[in-house]
Amino acid sequence: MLEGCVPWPPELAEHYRKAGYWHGETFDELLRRRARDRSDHPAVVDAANRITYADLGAAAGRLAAGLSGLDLSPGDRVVVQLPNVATFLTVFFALQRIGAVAVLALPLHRRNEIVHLCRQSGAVAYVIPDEHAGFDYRELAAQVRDDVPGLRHVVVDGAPGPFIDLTDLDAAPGRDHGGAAPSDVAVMLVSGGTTGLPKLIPRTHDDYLYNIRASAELCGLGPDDVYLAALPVSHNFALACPGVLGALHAGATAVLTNAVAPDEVFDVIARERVTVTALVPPTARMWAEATEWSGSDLSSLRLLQVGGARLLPEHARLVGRAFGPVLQQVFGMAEGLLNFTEPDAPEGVVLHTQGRPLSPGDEIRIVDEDDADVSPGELGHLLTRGPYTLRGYYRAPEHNAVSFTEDGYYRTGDLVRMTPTGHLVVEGRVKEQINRGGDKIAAVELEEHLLTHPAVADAAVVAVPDDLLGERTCAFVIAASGSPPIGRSEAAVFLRDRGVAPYKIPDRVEVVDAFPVTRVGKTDKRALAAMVASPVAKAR
Ligand code: J2J
Repeated sequence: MLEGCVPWPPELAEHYRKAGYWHGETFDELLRRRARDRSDHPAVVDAANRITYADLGAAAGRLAAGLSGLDLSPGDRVVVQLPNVATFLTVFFALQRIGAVAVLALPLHRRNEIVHLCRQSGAVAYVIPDEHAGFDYRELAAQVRDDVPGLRHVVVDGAPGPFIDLTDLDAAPGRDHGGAAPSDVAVMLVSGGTTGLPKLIPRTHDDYLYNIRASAELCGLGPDDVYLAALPVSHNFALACPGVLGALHAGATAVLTNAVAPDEVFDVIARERVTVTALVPPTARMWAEATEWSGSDLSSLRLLQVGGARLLPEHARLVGRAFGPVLQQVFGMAEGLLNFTEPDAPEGVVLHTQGRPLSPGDEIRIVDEDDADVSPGELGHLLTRGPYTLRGYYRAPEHNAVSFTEDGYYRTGDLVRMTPTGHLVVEGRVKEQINRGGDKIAAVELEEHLLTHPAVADAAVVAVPDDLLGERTCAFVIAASGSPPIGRSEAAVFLRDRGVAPYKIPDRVEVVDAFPVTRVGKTDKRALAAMVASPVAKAR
């Protein structure tokens, strides 16, 4: 495994192989296999393209050859920041052919996140669109390149500006790229984060392909399915649970869209006869409401996955009334562990739980503050390890020491209880993170940014309940002496100028004289949240 990663202990790795979780295949081998046995079947569809498996395999091979011409080698990290376009998959599989590692940034990441991801991963190249959703990624890339001298190449899908045109990297495949071993890292995902800056999650071919295969099997994905990625494909959920990669694994069709308005997405579902898709709770609710006025034929949809944040039972019911019995709750994490309600689960399970661990190899512990197991059915901290859950973040030994137990369990930071049927109910979390409708914001990261403002003496960021998004972000600040208090719009401009992703900008800024403290003298974030939660609750 790449230096800087924490491997599974050898005896456990051996067990995962023997038990049949790890098949010893790489992503490149998977695509080559599918390009042969599903050659003429549509693999990827986006707003402008319809690509067969044979063509996807050939395009990935040519791009791999072009990228090798840039001196990209096995193990090199490449930050990929592409929206939901077919090129995402061509780039992904080209990197897999070389044996390079795709570091997947979200389309909404900005300078602050991208510089960090490039530095932390030691990236040699960065792949972007020219423009997307009104944002010019070439301007971002120019800033990133100034800050990250190790970044040798910027490759652009579209008008390249001063950078390399992706279409110019179309070369004749010929030389052997070296490739990867199944135990090598294939992908790095970005963690939601609980501390200063997001952490990188290394996923190997073995573990990620198992994640994908097991998810696809549980969802009954077959060659006739059509999977729609309406969430960003750079996020674990729409990528691999089962996601677009699960669709390709099953020999099915992956449809990628950037549309957000329900009527636009509904048109895609009707046109492509989409059978499976994944959403976060606010979007699921919006779609359910939109079915009341939309005339689109959505009858092809047989599985609607909802996850990323807690889905309230009343919203689960709303989804059921709008789409029929197609709902599946998913409680997942880019770090690994996935929980699904089974497609044939009783209604009570689908409405009230966030699902059951995917694999018999998933080890779950629900523990108290002292890491002692709680009684069955009691609420506690969720710890987990297993054949597709990381053993450590990339190049983060200090963080790993607190995020994992000595015997390798990942501390999810989630508070859960288990029902007698083995399903988990997510009741809350202990990690200092705001879950804004599925977008994760680390409180500490935002506080550190705010503290750099000259008018801010101290900052504390908390989640406040929100009817639509579940939670929104509220930043409490104490003004520096002699400075006028900072308002929300000023904070927003300041953070944007620092290159912070737009979804991390606080929804609310409250100026206070002092923070309430707990008995041990720490800022009492619960008391702060209560200060703003009550007027919001009253207003509803
Ligand atoms: C409550 N909280 C949830 C749920 C995730 C599938 C689905 C989601 C993610 C994801 C993912 C939740 N109810 N149903 O990667 O493959 C919160 C938990 C969890 C954190 C992980 C997937 N589903 N969560 O959301 O890495 O707090 O992955 O630990 O972005 O989201 O966030 P992330």
